[in-house]
Amino acid sequence: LDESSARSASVYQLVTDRFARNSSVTSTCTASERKYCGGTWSAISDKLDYIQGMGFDTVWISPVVSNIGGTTGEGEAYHGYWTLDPNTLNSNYGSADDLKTLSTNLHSKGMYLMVDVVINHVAATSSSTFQPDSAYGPFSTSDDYHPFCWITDYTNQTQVEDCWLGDSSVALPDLNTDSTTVSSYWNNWIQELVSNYTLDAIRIDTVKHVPKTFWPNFVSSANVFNQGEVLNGDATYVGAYQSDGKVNPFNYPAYYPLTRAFNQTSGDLSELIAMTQTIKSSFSDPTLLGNFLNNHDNARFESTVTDASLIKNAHAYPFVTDGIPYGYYGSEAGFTGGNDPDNREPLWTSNYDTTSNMYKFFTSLNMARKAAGNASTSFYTSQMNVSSLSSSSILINKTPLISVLSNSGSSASDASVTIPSSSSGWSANVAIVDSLSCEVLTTDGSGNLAVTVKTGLPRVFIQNSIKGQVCTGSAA
Ligand code: ABC
Ligand code: CA
Repeated sequence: LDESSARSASVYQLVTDRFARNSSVTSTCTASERKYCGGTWSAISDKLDYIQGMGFDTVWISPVVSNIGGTTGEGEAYHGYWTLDPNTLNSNYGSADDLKTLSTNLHSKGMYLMVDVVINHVAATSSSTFQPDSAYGPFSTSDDYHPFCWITDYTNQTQVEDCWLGDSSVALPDLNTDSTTVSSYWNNWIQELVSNYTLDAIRIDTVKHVPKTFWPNFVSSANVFNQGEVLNGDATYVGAYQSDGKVNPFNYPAYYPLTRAFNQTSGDLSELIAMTQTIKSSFSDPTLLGNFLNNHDNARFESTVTDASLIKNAHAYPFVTDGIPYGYYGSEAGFTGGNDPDNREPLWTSNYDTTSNMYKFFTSLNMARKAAGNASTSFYTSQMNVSSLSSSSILINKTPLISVLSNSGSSASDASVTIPSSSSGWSANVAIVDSLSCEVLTTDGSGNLAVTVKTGLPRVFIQNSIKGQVCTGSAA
C-alpha cells in the first residue's frame, strides 16, 4: 500500500497469540495470566473470510520477531513486543513459510498485511546490570544501547528518547538509534522484512521514543504505508511526527475526547468538535491518521460503558471521519476486557460468530465508507466538517457520507434534528438511506433532511442513488 491507496483501507487489528489457534489446541486461555495461548499465523490464514466478511481489507498482526523466552514478573512475551533477536522469527506463531502463506492468502483475497515493528528497544529481565550478548543478534554490544536510566518524566523529551521503558520485572533496553550501526541495521532490516514477506504496510511502535530525525530514512526504506504510535493526546506534539518524521500517527489526540464524548449520556461533545478543528491545524494531512476506539493498550470502551447505543456511536466515529479506520478484534464479539492484559481475550471463545449484531454493525460501517469512496473520488482526501446539531448530537459531514452521532443513550425518547441542505449539499426531494438501519428518508422541498434519532442510535447517511452495495444484504 502506498499513501494514496492506504486512505481507502480499513484495518482489523488482532493480537496474533489470541485471535485464532489450531482447533486441536484446547488449553484454557486466561488473559490475566499473561501466557502464550497458542495463536498462530496459519490459524489467521484460516479465518480471513471472517475478517473480510466484516468489510475489513487489511490485517494488522503483532510483532513477528523472536522474543525473550520463559516467564517474567509480567508473564510471557505472548504479545510479541519483547524483542530478543530481530533477525529471527517468533516460533510460537509459526514458521517463515506460515507467515509467507498468510501474506499470499491475504493477497489472493485482495487483502493486505500490516506488521507491527518495534525499533526503540529490545527486552531483558535485568536493567542496571543488563549486558547484551550474541542472543541479541545484531545488538550484542553495549555501544548499541543508551546507558541505563528509567523514563520517569514523560514531559522531558530527552528522557523519553534516551532512557528506558519498562520496569524492574521487564526492562526495555533502549537502542542507540543515533549510532549509524544501529540505524543502518534497521533501515536494511525493514527493507528485507517488507520484501521477504511481501508486506503492504507497517505499524510502528513507540515512535516518540526515537528521535524524529531517525524516521524519514526508515519509512522510505520500508517503502510501504506506515501508521505509527505516538502515545500522546496533544495534537501539536503528535503532528510534528507527521510533518518532520514522515510517520502517520494513530489519532490519540481524538481518542481521548472521543471516549469522553460517548462514555456517558452527559458526555462532552463540544470537546470532540473542538479537537477536530485542532487536528486540522496540527497535522500536515489528517486524512492519513489512524482512527481507533479500542486497541491492545487501553481498556476496551465496553469495559466501562454498557449502553448499546453509546457503544455504537463511539465505534462509528473512526469510520465516518478523516483518516483510516481501525477495528480491534473482539469488538465485534462484544468483549469487555479492561486494561492490559485483560483487553487481550482469546477470540475463539466467541466461535467467530458472523451473525452477531456488532459483527453486522462493523460490516455496515465498512460498506458505507466504501460506497462513499466509490461514489466520490475526493471522499478520502477531502476534510470533514463537524458541528453541533443539538445538545446530544453532532453532524459529521464528510461528503458524500453524512453522519449524525448522539450520546443520548438507548433509553432516550425520539429526538428530531435537521440536516440543512446548506451543509449536506442534498437537493430537494431526494432519497437518503441510513446505512445502519437501512431506513430511507427523503429531503424536503428545500433539500433539508428531517431526522429522528431513535433510541440514541447513530445514523450514517448516503444518497440512495449512490449507495452501491449498502443495504443490499451482500457483504464485502
Ligand atoms: C507490561 C504488562 C502490563 C503492565 C505494564 C506496566 O507492563 O504486560 O500488564 O501494566 C508491551 C506489552 C505490554 C507490556 C509492555 C511493557 O510491553 O504489550 O503488555 O506491559 O513491558 C507500545 C505498545 C505496547 C507495548 C510497548 C512496548 C509499547 O503499543 O503494547 O507494550 O513495546 C508508553 C509508550 C507507548 C507504549 C505504552 C505501553 O507505554 O509511550 O509507546 N505502547 C502516558 C505516556 C505514554 C505512555 C503511557 C502508558 O502513559 O505519555 O508515553 O505510553 O500508559 C494522555 C496523555 C499521554 C499519557 C496518557 C496515559 O494520557 O496525553 O501522554 O500517556 O492524556
Ligand atoms: Ca529511545
